[in-house]
Amino acid sequence: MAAKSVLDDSSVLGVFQFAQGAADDDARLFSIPLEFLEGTGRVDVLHSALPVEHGTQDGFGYAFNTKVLLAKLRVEMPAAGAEAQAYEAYRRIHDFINAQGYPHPLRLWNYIDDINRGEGDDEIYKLFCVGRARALQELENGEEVLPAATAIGSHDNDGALVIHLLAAHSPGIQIENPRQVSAFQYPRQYGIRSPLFSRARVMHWPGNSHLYLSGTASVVGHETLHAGDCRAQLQECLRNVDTILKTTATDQDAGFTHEHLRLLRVYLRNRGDLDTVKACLDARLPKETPVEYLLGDICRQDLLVELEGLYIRPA
Ligand code: 3EB
Repeated sequence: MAAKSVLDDSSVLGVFQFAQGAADDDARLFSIPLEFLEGTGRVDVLHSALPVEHGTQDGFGYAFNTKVLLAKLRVEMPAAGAEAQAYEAYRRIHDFINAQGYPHPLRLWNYIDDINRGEGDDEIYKLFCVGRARALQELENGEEVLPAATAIGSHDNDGALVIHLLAAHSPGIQIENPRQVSAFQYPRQYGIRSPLFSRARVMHWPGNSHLYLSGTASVVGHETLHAGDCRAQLQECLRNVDTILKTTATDQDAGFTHEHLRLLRVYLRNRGDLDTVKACLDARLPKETPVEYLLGDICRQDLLVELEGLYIRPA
């Protein structure tokens, strides 16, 4: 499907396509710089029940209705300048969403070229985390109220950092995973500054509720489990997802379950793991669940697979 023809529909807030270096000339076109391996849709369309406006400003492309703002930013991020560029990108994002009146980021996607390049604290992902943390510490509650997020590595994307984000007037509810040390509390061995994201966020909209599930990997406590074994890592990811979903249930809220899953994205470091992962997920998920398999590097070198999801529950 040509992503562009979808943009003729004025109810479209955003169209996500998997393409590197594509002309993102429409503010509502969000190109994800990863190879699409297999799955339900090569294009994801986000529709709005409310009138949509869109524009470009300060280097951002954006679309919004009265409730939510969807925005994109692309900056060059040479390895030597990764920390400074991440700092600058996050500072700009917060300036922008504040100015637009949607100061609370709910969900962020970070596509980081050559994410695992560099050794030790000089690895691009770790430098990115330092820059992000420096920007967020300048904000009130910037290190405590954290969006759901994904950080995935692209290749041959001219050293760029591409960020897509969803922001709103209120922050929603933060979810952490009791099986995992919160990322913002990871110990020193994973970098000078901890990754600042939450495991998920819940947002109650007028007609429905959303759960934005962060990139979820085979991390238990703070450690990677099953290095080298993609199938076992996937099982561990699924246990983490199950636990996060259970954590969304409270006295006031029945919470989210697998039946509410509306989009699952699966990131694979190695294309050779596709058949194994697909077979496991086909056996686990209802047939009609939209699933996309993407080729992308996970932020820790020993992680082979990561899952993220959007869950929607009627009010
Ligand atoms: C992890 O659990 C896996 O740095 O924004 C997942 C989602 C991961 C988001 C981020 C990192 C990020 O630590 C890595």
